[in-house]
Amino acid sequence: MRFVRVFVAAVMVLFLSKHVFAQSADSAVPRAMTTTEKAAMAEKVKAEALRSWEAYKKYAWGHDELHPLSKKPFDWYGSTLLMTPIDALDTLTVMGLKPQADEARTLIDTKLNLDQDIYVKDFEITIRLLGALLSNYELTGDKRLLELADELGRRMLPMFNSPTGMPYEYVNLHTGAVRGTKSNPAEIGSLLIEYGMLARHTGKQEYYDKAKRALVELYKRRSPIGLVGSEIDVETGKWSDPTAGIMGGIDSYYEYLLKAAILFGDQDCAKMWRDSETAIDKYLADRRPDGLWYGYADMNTGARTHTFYGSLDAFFPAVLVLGGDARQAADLQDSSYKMWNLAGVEPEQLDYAKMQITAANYELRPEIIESTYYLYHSTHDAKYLAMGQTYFDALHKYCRTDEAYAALADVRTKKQKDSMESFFFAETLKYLYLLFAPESTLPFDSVIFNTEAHPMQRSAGLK
Ligand code: DMJ
Repeated sequence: MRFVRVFVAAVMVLFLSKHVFAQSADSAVPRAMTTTEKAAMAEKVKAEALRSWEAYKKYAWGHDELHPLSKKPFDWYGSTLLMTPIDALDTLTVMGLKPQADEARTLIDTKLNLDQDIYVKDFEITIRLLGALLSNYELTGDKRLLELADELGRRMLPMFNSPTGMPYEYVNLHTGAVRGTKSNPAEIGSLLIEYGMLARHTGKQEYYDKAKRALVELYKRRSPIGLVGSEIDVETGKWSDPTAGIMGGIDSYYEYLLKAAILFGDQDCAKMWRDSETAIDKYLADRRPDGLWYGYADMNTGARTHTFYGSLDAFFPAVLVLGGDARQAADLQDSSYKMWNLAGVEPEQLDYAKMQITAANYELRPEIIESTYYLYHSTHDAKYLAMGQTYFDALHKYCRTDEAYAALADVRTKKQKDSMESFFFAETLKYLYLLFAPESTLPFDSVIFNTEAHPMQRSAGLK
């Protein structure tokens, strides 16, 4: 009898410990954070931003980026376009780091040289530099920032001079020469927020029209089942890679259809988004016993080609929230969170059917945090704050260096690599901060963030 009692007790202990363990490992603990705890978290994020900014200043001031392990400056094109100061400026402002924001703005106002004989990638320069110049103009009223944005826009415009109107991948800022006929939906279709805002602030409609035409020309080339592929020739308009998905290279094309519809009240964009959303849901969403994922498919047949999902795909819950589908967003976010917890930091790519990491690097990417911020805003569910705490703790534990932060070469070994991209300041730290900061810091419904997290004021604009 005694043996039976001991046996039953042992089974119960085992059951309970397994149950408790499963809860804490599989899901964020949904304990409400107090206002004081939230404020303390926001302060912690701000302190880390300040520390990394000081490291940038110490070792790379005036250059595009800091390489955080070698402590050397790095310029993307051999000469500087002030990538980090420009991308970081609105984050410094939002965090209330005024002296740092002022010195960054003075540097930009006086030192940014756009008249350089270099071929730049339209997409990156548009989302990081043009987006940031416009957003900071709105935040500060500094007219020099708008002048620079207009100059940059003018130098970039030749990129649209292809037979289809879809932009070449690179444009020379000095000569206006273009190169790179093979491009992808993200690079072609993620320009309208920035050029639309530039049109709004300068009154030059041409900016809006060219970026919109590129988006429409791309959409027109969708397959009969409504999907786009991964690579297209901007001169012939022919697809050279029919792989569809929401992954990097396609991602922000979808994001901009929805956001341009909201920001500019553009009904064409609204329709293109609705059509695309239907196709995405039908062919890319993958509802499995372990949860909701989004994989790759052939754009023509809709047949599943890969069960890949990764750190870039984790932007999609944010888009779903903005599109009004918070339920689906929450399900996908749970999967992203599983991906994060597999190795304690998310990998660049995962085969979700096997739960195997297929690309093990982590580039300090923001998307999973961005989606957490959107979901917290729309639900106020404490589990999203707990998720944010998990990301912060992991970043602090594995990516923090003696003076800044570094990407990881391998999330399994946590080996660091010598990279701290400017989006770490523009997006990762900003979204993490906004998740914990009071809503009044940057009222969510008053802005649309571009894909580099630069907030654009919502108000009646051009159509
Ligand atoms: C950023 O430059 C942007 O968020 C872009 O849309 C995707 N890649 C990086 C961040 O991961």
